[in-house]
Amino acid sequence: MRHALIPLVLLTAAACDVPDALLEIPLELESEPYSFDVGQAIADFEAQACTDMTSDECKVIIALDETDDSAVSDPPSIPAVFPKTLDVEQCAGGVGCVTANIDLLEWAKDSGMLDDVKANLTIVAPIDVEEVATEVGVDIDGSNGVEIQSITVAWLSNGLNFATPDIDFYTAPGLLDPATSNGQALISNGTATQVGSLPGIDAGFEGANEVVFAADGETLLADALMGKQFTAIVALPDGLNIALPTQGDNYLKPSGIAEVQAQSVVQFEAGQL
Ligand SMILES: [Ca+2]
Repeated sequence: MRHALIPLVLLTAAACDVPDALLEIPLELESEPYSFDVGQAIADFEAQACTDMTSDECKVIIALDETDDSAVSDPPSIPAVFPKTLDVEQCAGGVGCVTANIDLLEWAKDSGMLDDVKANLTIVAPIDVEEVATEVGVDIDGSNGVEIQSITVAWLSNGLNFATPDIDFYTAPGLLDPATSNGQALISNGTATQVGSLPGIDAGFEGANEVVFAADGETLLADALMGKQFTAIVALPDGLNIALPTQGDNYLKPSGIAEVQAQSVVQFEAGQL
């Protein structure tokens, strides 16, 4: 069998002038680095719960604080290692107190402690494609399209003592201010669109966590890139949270600081500015 190479000629509709040749121009995009401080998020939760030392939440924290050394810190603080269940006195409506055996995983969910960890793990990361394109001289407005070569969240450092479940990856139009934007609200009110998810990682994982695209995710991200300015939002899925890490028969208090950065390598088919 004989093979013939057939040159493919793309004809443009423009007749008034000869368009410059389009080049494949790679761009390396990255967000600012963002830090999580889960220990601080839980310290804030403990301080908030114990603004009223007699609240049910603070009573559990105090009872937990006694489990390591029979002493209660000021303010009360959950020890680094604590049992899975605990007897705690609970008083309902002033009609007397009973001692109840508390399942501490359920308590961590119901008290809002894990929700505070989840909020801490949400990032809002504006990415200015136009700024990078201008530096490199890429004419996005005259571009034929963009090919996404990689999109990752890089864990630059990771001192977290827990694994994460899969984390959702969204984009929202424009450059949103991380300091004033609530990522979870942008997701629930539909401003952000899911393009994929990051596979769950083990405690201490460092390196590139590659986005796995949803069905139309690659197209949606390409649209966001062609829009020249967008914001990546990374958050645990609705209704899903981290699991408390364990050590033997005990739980570990979630803790640690991590630093992440959204990174992407893309290739525009475009002319030079
Ligand atoms: Ca203690």
